[in-house]
This record gives sequence, structure tokens and C-alpha cells, in this order.
Amino acid sequence: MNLAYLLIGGNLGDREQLLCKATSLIQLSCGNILQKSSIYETSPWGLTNQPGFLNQVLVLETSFRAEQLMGELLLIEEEMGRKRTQKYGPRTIDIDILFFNQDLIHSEIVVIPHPRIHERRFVLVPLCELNPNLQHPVFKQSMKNLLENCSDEGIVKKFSTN
Ligand code: PH2
Ligand code: MG
Ligand code: MG
Repeated sequence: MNLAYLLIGGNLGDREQLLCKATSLIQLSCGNILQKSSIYETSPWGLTNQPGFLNQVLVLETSFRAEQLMGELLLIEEEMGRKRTQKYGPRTIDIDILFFNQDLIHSEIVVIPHPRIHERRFVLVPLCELNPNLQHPVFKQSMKNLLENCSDEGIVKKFSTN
């Protein structure tokens, strides 16, 4: 069995419902979701002139290899109406693999660990909620450490309905 950390997020449509839908589709087709972080409202990173995002981290136990998992996740994105237009631009759903065990993977379809984890508070805050001691297999530092040293000033706050 493999352990994958996923980041899900989006900033178009009914954002909360889309995260929920993505979570069920991942559970149906990719394995067993062991942990979910809170949902966070996050300011857009990279391209700031767009609506705010909701983001969440999931921990998935899966028998798929990393490339197979990425293939399944891309199908889910497609099924949920993801259109790829602008880099860092608005989207209904994005599903990224952050970590896959402690593996280092550079293939055509996926790079793991995700190359920008350490630059993004919207990734590090939910990761720290779930596992502050998790080690980054490249930087050999914990998530807690990476967050303390992260210069991103993006807003990341817990999202609550009503
Ligand atoms: N994803 C991006 C670009 N910018 N900003 C936030 N807050 N959350 C995201 O998930 C996000 C982003 C590209 O994948
Ligand atoms: Mg992404
Ligand atoms: Mg993506």
C-alpha cells in the first residue's frame, strides 16, 4: 500500500460542494481516504486577480502507483468540468499529489514531491494541521519548519459555512 498526500482546491462555482464531490470520487476510484484537513479559504497565489480559493489536504491510502494515481485524478478533474486555460488561473477543481510515500518521482505526467509546497501557505497550513512532523523528502525538514520559514504572505483561514 502507498500513502499519498493530496491537495484539492478550486475557486469557481459552488466551491465547497465541488471539494466534497472530488473527495467522494477519489474515495470511489483511488483508494481509502484516511484523513482530511479542515477546509481553508485562501487568497489566490501566483495570479492574484481572481476569486478566492477553498483548499483542503487529504491523506489517501492507495494501491495505485503514482503515475496511475495521477491518471485517475486527471480523469476526475475532467469529469468535474476542469478546463485548462491560464497557468495558475481560475478553476472548478484542481487535484495535486503533494507526496507519495517518501518517493522522489520525475515523470512526464507528475513530479513528486510537488515542487512548490514550501512556497505556499495554502498547502503548508493544512499539512501542518494533519501532520506537522511530516518530513519533506527533498529538504529534509518538517512541515512545521517549512511553514515557519515560508515567506508567502497569503491569507489562509478556516472556512465555515454560515
Ligand atoms: N492553485 C494554483 C494557483 N494559485 N492559489 C490558492 N490559494 N489555492 C490554489 O489551490 C491555487 C492557487 C495552481 O494550481
Ligand atoms: Mg495546483
Ligand atoms: Mg494540478
